[in-house]
Amino acid sequence: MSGSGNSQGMVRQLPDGPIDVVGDVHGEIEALEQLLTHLGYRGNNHPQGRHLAFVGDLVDRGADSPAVVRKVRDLIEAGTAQCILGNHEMNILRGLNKLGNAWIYGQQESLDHSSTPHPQVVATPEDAKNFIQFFKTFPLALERHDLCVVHACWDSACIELVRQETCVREAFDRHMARIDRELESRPEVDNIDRSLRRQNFNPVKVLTSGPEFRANKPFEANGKVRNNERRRWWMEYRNEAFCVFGHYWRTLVPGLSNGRHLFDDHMAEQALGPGYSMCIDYSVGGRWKERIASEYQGKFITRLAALRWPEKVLFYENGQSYDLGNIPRD
Ligand SMILES: [Mn+2]
Repeated sequence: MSGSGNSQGMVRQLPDGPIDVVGDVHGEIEALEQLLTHLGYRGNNHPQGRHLAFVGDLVDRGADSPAVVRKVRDLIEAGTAQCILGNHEMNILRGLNKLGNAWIYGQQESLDHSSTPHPQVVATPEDAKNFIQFFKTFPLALERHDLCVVHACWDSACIELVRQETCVREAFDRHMARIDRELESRPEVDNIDRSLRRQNFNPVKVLTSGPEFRANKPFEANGKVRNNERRRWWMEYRNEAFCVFGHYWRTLVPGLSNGRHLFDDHMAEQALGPGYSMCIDYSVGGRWKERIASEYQGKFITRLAALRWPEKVLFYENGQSYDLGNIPRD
């Protein structure tokens, strides 16, 4: 622990005391309000002084991203919450147009490649400016002796590389420029390995969207042919601090494919691998699809989740909770 819990760095200190770590919200304001109510938050505080940590990906795809950003901003301003960057906030900070983020550019869009615009609240130009300024204040990771939080992957070397950074966009661009410079003199490196280097050798990229490797053979996901698979880094993670992260969907949504299911060797509500980590993204980012799918009949299978620490209880927005018990470590 470096003790650099400063308010500028990219790796900040979690407060002492009980914490509720909230998974990827993806604009689902109703689920967020329900979850906070079940966790006992009233307004922007918890009567027992609990603290919230959001794993990032607050926005995109869901019904009302602006409302989610405002709610989290209020919680942070009240001193109740912290939030880190997800890949979706990174896309917006980099000015990218990605499926699901037209709302920040004030535009409607269709998410299913149809002509029907997806019902989604779009940002006013002033909102967009304020939200981008707000995202710029997010760190990449949170830590304390017994707990750490990152969006996609806790990689100790990458954490050290970003610790002293103050501008995430600048750090991202500098690492990408270095990787591209190195590749200029390596014409023998093929396109797949080039893309893997850009993914795996940029620490900002690793922390926010996780390490990848070359698939045995190309596969199809979301209508695209992919050559790179996501690495199940949690199977090897054994740091002292229990790591809570999001990003990887634990619930499969009919009609939305993300390639191989990374958790088919785990029960739905179970700590991962040797017991040192937990992914809490139960795919609420796919709820828009459930709303329009014929299989959906007023019931969602996707969930917004929070992990209550140190109690080790997983809460869903529908009020269900699961005791993870004494998480076994091998
Ligand atoms: Mn993500």
